[in-house]
Amino acid sequence: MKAFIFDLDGVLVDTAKYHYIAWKTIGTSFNFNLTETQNEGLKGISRTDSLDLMLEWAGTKVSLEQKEILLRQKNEHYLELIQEMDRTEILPGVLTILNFAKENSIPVALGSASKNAQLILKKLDLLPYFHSIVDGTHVTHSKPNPEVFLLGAKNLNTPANQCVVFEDAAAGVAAAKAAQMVAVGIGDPIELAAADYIFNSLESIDSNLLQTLAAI
Ligand code: B16
Ligand code: MG
Repeated sequence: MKAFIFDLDGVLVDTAKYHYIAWKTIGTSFNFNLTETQNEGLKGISRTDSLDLMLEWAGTKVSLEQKEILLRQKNEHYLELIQEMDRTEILPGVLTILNFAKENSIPVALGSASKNAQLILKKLDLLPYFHSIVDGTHVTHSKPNPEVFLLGAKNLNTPANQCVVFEDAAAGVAAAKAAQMVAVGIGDPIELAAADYIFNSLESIDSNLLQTLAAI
Protein backbone atom coordinates (compact mmCIF):
# COMPACT_ATOMS: atom_id res chain seq x y z
CA MET A 1 0.00 0.00 0.00
CA LYS A 2 1.39 3.42 -1.00
CA ALA A 3 0.85 6.57 1.03
CA PHE A 4 0.91 10.29 0.25
CA ILE A 5 2.36 12.84 2.68
CA PHE A 6 1.67 16.52 2.06
CA ASP A 7 3.54 19.55 3.31
CA LEU A 8 1.11 22.35 4.17
CA ASP A 9 2.52 25.84 3.61
CA GLY A 10 3.30 26.29 -0.08
CA VAL A 11 1.77 22.98 -1.18
CA LEU A 12 -1.86 23.02 -0.01
CA VAL A 13 -2.12 26.76 0.61
CA ASP A 14 0.04 29.81 -0.04
CA THR A 15 0.69 30.92 3.50
CA ALA A 16 4.29 31.87 2.66
CA LYS A 17 3.15 35.40 1.80
CA TYR A 18 1.63 35.81 5.29
CA HIS A 19 4.69 34.35 7.03
CA TYR A 20 6.78 36.83 5.00
CA ILE A 21 4.74 39.87 6.06
CA ALA A 22 4.82 38.79 9.73
CA TRP A 23 8.59 38.04 9.73
CA LYS A 24 9.38 41.27 7.88
CA THR A 25 7.52 43.23 10.57
CA ILE A 26 9.43 41.40 13.33
CA GLY A 27 12.71 42.13 11.51
CA THR A 28 12.08 45.88 11.66
CA SER A 29 12.15 45.67 15.47
CA PHE A 30 15.88 44.84 15.23
CA ASN A 31 16.54 47.02 12.17
CA PHE A 32 16.60 44.10 9.78
CA ASN A 33 15.00 44.23 6.35
CA LEU A 34 14.07 40.65 5.36
CA THR A 35 14.31 40.24 1.57
CA GLU A 36 12.14 37.91 -0.52
CA THR A 37 15.23 35.82 -1.32
CA GLN A 38 16.05 35.41 2.37
CA ASN A 39 12.42 34.52 3.00
CA GLU A 40 12.81 31.58 0.57
CA GLY A 41 15.34 30.17 3.03
CA LEU A 42 12.76 30.27 5.83
CA LYS A 43 10.30 28.00 4.00
CA GLY A 44 9.76 24.70 5.78
CA ILE A 45 11.87 25.84 8.75
CA SER A 46 10.31 25.97 12.23
CA ARG A 47 9.32 29.27 13.84
CA THR A 48 12.22 29.23 16.33
CA ASP A 49 14.81 28.24 13.73
CA SER A 50 13.46 30.97 11.42
CA LEU A 51 13.98 33.63 14.09
CA ASP A 52 17.48 32.30 14.85
CA LEU A 53 18.35 32.57 11.14
CA MET A 54 17.02 36.12 10.92
CA LEU A 55 19.02 37.19 13.98
CA GLU A 56 22.11 35.60 12.44
CA TRP A 57 21.55 37.42 9.12
CA ALA A 58 21.01 40.66 11.03
CA GLY A 59 24.25 40.04 12.96
CA THR A 60 22.47 40.61 16.25
CA LYS A 61 21.72 38.74 19.46
CA VAL A 62 18.75 39.01 21.84
CA SER A 63 17.98 37.48 25.23
CA LEU A 64 15.92 34.29 25.56
CA GLU A 65 13.06 36.35 27.03
CA GLN A 66 13.17 38.75 24.08
CA LYS A 67 13.16 35.78 21.68
CA GLU A 68 10.00 34.44 23.30
CA ILE A 69 8.36 37.85 22.91
CA LEU A 70 9.37 38.10 19.23
CA LEU A 71 8.08 34.56 18.53
CA ARG A 72 4.79 35.33 20.21
CA GLN A 73 4.40 38.64 18.35
CA LYS A 74 5.21 36.99 15.03
CA ASN A 75 2.59 34.31 15.54
CA GLU A 76 -0.06 36.78 16.75
CA HIS A 77 0.46 38.87 13.61
CA TYR A 78 0.45 35.74 11.40
CA LEU A 79 -2.81 34.53 13.00
CA GLU A 80 -4.39 37.93 12.33
CA LEU A 81 -3.30 37.72 8.69
CA ILE A 82 -4.79 34.25 8.17
CA GLN A 83 -7.98 34.96 10.08
CA GLU A 84 -10.06 35.41 6.93
CA MET A 85 -8.49 32.46 5.08
CA ASP A 86 -11.01 30.09 3.48
CA ARG A 87 -11.35 27.39 0.79
CA THR A 88 -10.73 29.92 -2.00
CA GLU A 89 -7.06 29.91 -0.93
CA ILE A 90 -6.58 26.18 -1.52
CA LEU A 91 -3.90 25.97 -4.24
CA PRO A 92 -4.81 24.68 -7.74
CA GLY A 93 -4.66 20.90 -8.14
CA VAL A 94 -4.90 20.12 -4.42
CA LEU A 95 -8.48 18.85 -4.41
CA THR A 96 -7.86 16.70 -7.52
CA ILE A 97 -4.99 14.86 -5.81
CA LEU A 98 -6.76 14.53 -2.46
CA ASN A 99 -9.85 13.15 -4.21
CA PHE A 100 -7.67 10.77 -6.24
CA ALA A 101 -6.16 9.49 -2.98
CA LYS A 102 -9.61 9.10 -1.44
CA GLU A 103 -11.04 7.24 -4.46
CA ASN A 104 -8.03 4.91 -4.55
CA SER A 105 -7.88 4.32 -0.77
CA ILE A 106 -4.40 5.79 -0.55
CA PRO A 107 -3.63 6.77 3.06
CA VAL A 108 -2.84 10.48 3.43
CA ALA A 109 -0.85 12.34 6.09
CA LEU A 110 0.17 15.92 6.67
CA GLY A 111 3.87 16.54 7.37
CA SER A 112 4.26 20.20 8.29
CA ALA A 113 6.61 22.26 10.45
CA SER A 114 3.74 24.59 11.32
CA LYS A 115 2.20 24.66 14.78
CA ASN A 116 -0.86 26.25 13.15
CA ALA A 117 -1.47 23.34 10.75
CA GLN A 118 -4.65 21.99 12.41
CA LEU A 119 -6.22 25.43 12.45
CA ILE A 120 -5.39 26.05 8.78
CA LEU A 121 -6.70 22.65 7.61
CA LYS A 122 -9.90 23.37 9.53
CA LYS A 123 -10.29 26.78 7.89
CA LEU A 124 -9.78 25.15 4.48
CA ASP A 125 -12.21 22.36 5.36
CA LEU A 126 -9.55 19.77 4.46
CA LEU A 127 -9.37 17.84 7.74
CA PRO A 128 -11.56 14.92 6.50
CA TYR A 129 -9.00 14.01 3.82
CA PHE A 130 -6.23 13.29 6.35
CA HIS A 131 -5.71 10.00 8.19
CA SER A 132 -2.84 11.48 10.19
CA ILE A 133 -1.68 15.00 10.91
CA VAL A 134 1.93 15.47 11.95
CA ASP A 135 2.90 19.09 12.58
CA GLY A 136 5.27 21.31 14.52
CA THR A 137 3.59 20.35 17.79
CA HIS A 138 4.57 16.65 17.37
CA VAL A 139 8.25 16.80 16.44
CA THR A 140 11.43 17.95 18.10
CA HIS A 141 13.58 18.26 14.97
CA SER A 142 12.88 20.68 12.16
CA LYS A 143 13.12 19.77 8.43
CA PRO A 144 15.61 18.82 6.87
CA ASN A 145 15.49 16.25 9.68
CA PRO A 146 13.17 13.44 8.45
CA GLU A 147 11.32 13.07 11.79
CA VAL A 148 8.07 14.72 10.63
CA PHE A 149 7.73 12.41 7.59
CA LEU A 150 8.88 9.24 9.40
CA LEU A 151 6.22 9.84 12.04
CA GLY A 152 3.62 10.33 9.28
CA ALA A 153 4.64 7.00 7.67
CA LYS A 154 4.47 5.27 11.04
CA ASN A 155 1.00 6.67 11.75
CA LEU A 156 -0.16 5.43 8.32
CA ASN A 157 1.40 1.98 8.93
CA THR A 158 3.32 2.36 5.69
CA PRO A 159 7.06 1.70 5.17
CA ALA A 160 8.98 4.91 4.49
CA ASN A 161 10.07 3.82 1.01
CA GLN A 162 6.40 3.44 0.00
CA CYS A 163 5.60 7.07 0.81
CA VAL A 164 5.42 9.93 -1.68
CA VAL A 165 6.06 13.39 -0.20
CA PHE A 166 4.79 16.61 -1.82
CA GLU A 167 7.01 19.54 -0.77
CA ASP A 168 7.74 23.14 -1.81
CA ALA A 169 10.85 23.76 0.30
CA ALA A 170 14.43 22.57 -0.21
CA ALA A 171 14.57 21.66 3.50
CA GLY A 172 11.44 19.52 3.05
CA VAL A 173 12.76 17.73 -0.04
CA ALA A 174 15.97 16.99 1.88
CA ALA A 175 13.88 15.64 4.79
CA ALA A 176 11.88 13.37 2.44
CA LYS A 177 15.05 12.01 0.80
CA ALA A 178 16.66 11.48 4.23
CA ALA A 179 13.57 9.41 5.09
CA GLN A 180 14.13 7.30 1.91
CA MET A 181 10.83 8.56 0.48
CA VAL A 182 9.91 9.63 -3.04
CA ALA A 183 10.03 13.44 -3.16
CA VAL A 184 7.79 15.48 -5.44
CA GLY A 185 9.00 19.09 -5.45
CA ILE A 186 6.48 21.84 -6.14
CA GLY A 187 8.26 25.02 -7.21
CA ASP A 188 11.64 26.15 -8.50
CA PRO A 189 13.56 23.30 -10.28
CA ILE A 190 16.93 24.71 -9.22
CA GLU A 191 15.95 25.14 -5.58
CA LEU A 192 14.32 21.68 -5.48
CA ALA A 193 16.87 19.84 -7.64
CA ALA A 194 17.17 17.01 -5.08
CA ALA A 195 13.53 15.96 -5.66
CA ASP A 196 12.63 12.89 -7.75
CA TYR A 197 9.98 14.86 -9.66
CA ILE A 198 9.54 18.63 -9.93
CA PHE A 199 6.43 20.56 -10.99
CA ASN A 200 5.38 24.20 -11.00
CA SER A 201 2.18 23.38 -9.23
CA LEU A 202 0.19 20.33 -8.11
CA GLU A 203 -2.08 21.18 -11.02
CA SER A 204 0.64 20.03 -13.46
CA ILE A 205 0.44 16.46 -12.14
CA ASP A 206 -1.91 14.66 -14.51
CA SER A 207 -3.84 11.48 -13.76
CA ASN A 208 -1.28 9.25 -15.55
CA LEU A 209 1.46 10.55 -13.32
CA LEU A 210 -0.73 10.17 -10.24
CA GLN A 211 -1.24 6.51 -11.22
CA THR A 212 2.54 6.18 -11.59
CA LEU A 213 3.20 7.76 -8.19
CA ALA A 214 0.61 5.54 -6.57
CA ALA A 215 2.29 2.48 -8.09
CA ILE A 216 5.91 3.29 -7.19
P1 B16 B 1 4.30 28.22 12.36
P2 B16 B 1 5.40 23.75 6.21
C1 B16 B 1 6.33 25.77 7.69
O1 B16 B 1 5.27 25.00 7.22
C2 B16 B 1 6.51 27.05 6.87
O2 B16 B 1 6.95 26.73 5.56
C3 B16 B 1 7.53 27.92 7.53
O3 B16 B 1 7.70 29.11 6.79
C4 B16 B 1 7.08 28.24 8.96
O4 B16 B 1 8.04 29.01 9.64
C5 B16 B 1 6.87 26.91 9.71
O5 B16 B 1 5.93 26.13 9.01
C6 B16 B 1 6.39 27.12 11.12
O6 B16 B 1 5.10 27.67 11.07
O7 B16 B 1 4.93 29.51 12.73
O8 B16 B 1 2.89 28.33 11.84
O9 B16 B 1 4.45 27.17 13.43
O10 B16 B 1 5.88 24.34 4.91
O11 B16 B 1 6.35 22.76 6.84
O12 B16 B 1 3.98 23.26 6.13
MG1 MG C 1 6.14 24.23 2.75
